Formats: sequence, C-alpha cells, structure tokens
Amino acid sequence: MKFIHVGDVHLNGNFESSRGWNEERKEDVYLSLQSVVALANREQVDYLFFTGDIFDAPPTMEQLKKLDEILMGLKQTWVFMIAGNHDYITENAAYLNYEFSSKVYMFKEDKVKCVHSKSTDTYIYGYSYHQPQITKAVFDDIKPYKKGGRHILLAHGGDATHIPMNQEELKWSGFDYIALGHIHEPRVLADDLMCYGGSLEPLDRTETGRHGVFLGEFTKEHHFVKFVPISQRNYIDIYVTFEPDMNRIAMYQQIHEEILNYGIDQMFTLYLQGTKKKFEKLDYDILYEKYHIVNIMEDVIDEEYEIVQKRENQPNIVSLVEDKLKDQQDALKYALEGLQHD
Ligand SMILES: [Mn+2]
Repeated sequence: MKFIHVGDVHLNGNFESSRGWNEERKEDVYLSLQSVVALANREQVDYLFFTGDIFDAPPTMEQLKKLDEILMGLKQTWVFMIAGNHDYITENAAYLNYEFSSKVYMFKEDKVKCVHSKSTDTYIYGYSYHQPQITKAVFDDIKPYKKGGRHILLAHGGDATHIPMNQEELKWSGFDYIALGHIHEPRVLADDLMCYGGSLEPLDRTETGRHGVFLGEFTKEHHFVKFVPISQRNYIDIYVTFEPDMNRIAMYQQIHEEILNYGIDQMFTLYLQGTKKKFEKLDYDILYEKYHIVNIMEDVIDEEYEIVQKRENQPNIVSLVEDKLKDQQDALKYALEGLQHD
C-alpha cells in the first residue's frame, strides 16, 4: 500500500502581498498541487491524504470545483480529506454540499469517523473542524478499533486551542501512521509513523527550508515514509561578504552568483556583510526588481573615511595647479602632463 500525505495547502490564501507577488504565489500553490497529482500517478499511490487547511478559508463551491478538476487528474488514487481550523465546516458549507467527481472522501462529521478501504484492507480515521478553535483533546485515548489491517489517522492541530494532543501517547496508540496537519514546517515526530506534512508551498518568509509531501509505502516486508520536496519556491537566507577592494559592479556580481547557486526563482533574504568603500553604494531597488528578494539586511562596514576622501580630492589638484600656473603656459602644460601620467 502506498500513500501521499499532504499537509497544509492553504489554497487561495494571500501570500507575499506586500511584495506584490500574491497572484503569482497563489498560482504556485496550484502548480504544487498539480505536482502532487503527477507524483501520485508516477508512484501509483493508493491514497492521497489531506490533513486539513486545504483552503485558507472555508471554500466556495467554485473553489471546490477547481480542486475537484485537479484531482480528476489522479489515475488510480483515492483522496481522503479533513477540514482544519482555517477551512472548518460551517453550517451549509460548500464542503457539505459539493459532490466531487474525482474519487474524494471528505470526513464531514463533527466526530472521529473510520472508513475501511477494502482493496488494501486499510482503515482511515478522520475528523474535521466545525469551528476555528477546539480546546477539547479529541484524539485522547483514540485507538484502532480492531486488530488486523492497517490503520491510519488523519488529524489537524496539536496546540492548546487547536485540539491539544499528547504526542507520546499518540505515538504508542497502535496506528500504523498518523498524518498530522497544522504546523507549517514538515516535521517527523516518529520515523515512518507520525509526521506533520508542513505547508505544501512556504506561505510566509518565516517558513524557510524544504516543503513538499510525505510518501509512504507499507508492505509485509517494510514500512517506510520519506519526504519528497515539491514546492515551486523556497525561502532562503543568503550571506554575501564584500571585500574592501570590490567596486559596485563586483558587489552586484557577488550577489548574483550567490543567488544563482540556489536558483533564480527562489525567494531570498539577503544578508550583506564585510567591508566596502564608502562611496560604493548599492541600489537596493535594482536588486528587488531583479530577484525575488523579500528583505535585505545590511551589516557592512565602510572603509576608513580618510582614504576615501583623498581619492575624492584628486581631481582638485588639477584645478589647483591650473590656478597657480595660469600665467606660465609652458609650465602649466608640463605640470598637467605630469599629473595625467600619475
Ligand atoms: Mn491549521
């Protein structure tokens, strides 16, 4: 039996609107979802688990239709999904009324429910939010309800106001896999057994690191779950160190090379450090324009002011000499030639 565990997708959320990238990032989330479908087909997985916050807010019928159309691309995979604290099920919610054309099972009830999938003898347990906050420990004392078969729990939350969970107890509860949602960093709490899927696409600049899905394969012989990167872009911190002998062009070049190392489409926080000449100033607007930069942090020391001043004064020597020798044309000629050769 093979499955893919997808964490918080947050479709239609507004990300990086301050940089004006929200439409682009919204599209990236949909592209990543397409990549998940492609991975499911390539790996021929039996199940796709969505562990809540599939949408950034309770979805409309049109938004569910768009999701449905993407999931129609699945060749053999069944989808199981729960709603989280962002896309919780309201009264008359589209989640309750929409009929999926793709092979989707949505956990709609306000209690833990179990569904049996005969083809692989797998029992899937799920629970959907019906309000944005839940302080009740819904999964305390939960256990697979029978022996035999495989048992998989889909759960969203884990903090005080979003279903508190005792991770240690959950780990030993007897499930074969516990697919968690809510925390946006992909996190393995127990190898091959319990993971937070993380956000499919990083949703704000604090979500650095890799983003993707967990791919699981459970057979009689082995049991493994591994992380597969999917996201279109990641947030990356890069450090660029300037040397005092670099001119502005060399500094831009250094930044460009660092960015190319990670890929030009990534989203960067640029940390500039080292020493530069005081008069070599970078135009940050050029950098923001050219790359996906979210922030520039500068901690660069300007080289000794004195040295800089000497150079800046150099052209004035010519005018000084011109002034002194203005009545002695021959002397002025030789003096200027001398200065030019310098
Ligand atoms: Mn959540």
